[in-house]
Amino acid sequence: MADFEDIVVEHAADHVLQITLNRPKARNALRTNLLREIAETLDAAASDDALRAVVLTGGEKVFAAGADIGELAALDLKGVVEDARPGYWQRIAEFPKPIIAAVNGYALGGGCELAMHADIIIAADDAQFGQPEINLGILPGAGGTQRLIRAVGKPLAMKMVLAGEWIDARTALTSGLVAELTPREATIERAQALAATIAAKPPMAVRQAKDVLLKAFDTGLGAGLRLERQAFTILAATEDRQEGLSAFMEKRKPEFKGR
Ligand code: DAK
Repeated sequence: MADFEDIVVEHAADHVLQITLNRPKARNALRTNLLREIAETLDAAASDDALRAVVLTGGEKVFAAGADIGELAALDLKGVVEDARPGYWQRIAEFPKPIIAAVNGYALGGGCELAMHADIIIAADDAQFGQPEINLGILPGAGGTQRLIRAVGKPLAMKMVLAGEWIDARTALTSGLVAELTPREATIERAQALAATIAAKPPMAVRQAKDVLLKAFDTGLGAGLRLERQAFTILAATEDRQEGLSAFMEKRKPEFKGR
């Protein structure tokens, strides 16, 4: 596995890759190099058939305190326009396999936005989420205005983005930002177990399902239903569909091969 400066990459379970943000002294602030390392790791994972799900975590203390404020401060208008980071964010957003985020501690600004790039967020029961960019004279820049409002709805998203107020883990759960809460010491383990569960499912069906579910944010109901139908038809040609149906009828465990 390649060596990285700002992340640790390891295998967490069968077919599961784990990416751990590793700038603890800067509260895992997302400097450009860190984003580049995540994007490159995901690009490689996307084309590796042996990898079927990713756990993304900041470790046991903090998920991420947002963009690196020192880097932001050094950018003038030209720097903002030519910034490489939107390209890295885009690559993270386009990763086609499931990402499970394990959030301990703070997920603020770009940290909250990174968690929202995951498909499922598991959070510690004392985690905190926020979009405090307004305090810096900016606004969320990695999709936060769009993904947060879709996740938690208008009133809470407005409060978080306009007032910069953080929400606690319970609010994140009840508002729909987070799928599940665990005690802090169990968060990563639970995300790994969930990733392993998903990694044991037929990968083509998982991929189609993720793709179509996310399209719900971009399309109306009619177009979305057509995409679902299309995905359903594509899967009809897979060996894994045959295997899944046969295994059920034969009362045995299916063996999915990703074909
Ligand atoms: N950037 C750089 N350094 C940070 C940092 C950050 N976001 N957050 C913390 N640090 C550094 C601190 O400066 C400190 O460094 P030293 O003084 O030790 O050298 C060290 O981490 C420890 O910080 P604290 O002493 O403050 O630690 P505490 O545990 O007391 O507090 C905290 C932790 C996370 C509550 C606090 O550090 C904090 O409030 N941090 C800032 C949170 C924040 O405002 N986040 C939003 C950043 S703006 C874009 C995409 C995305 C974005 C923008 C554009 N494009 C693609 C265009 C996103 C913007 C943001 O996220």
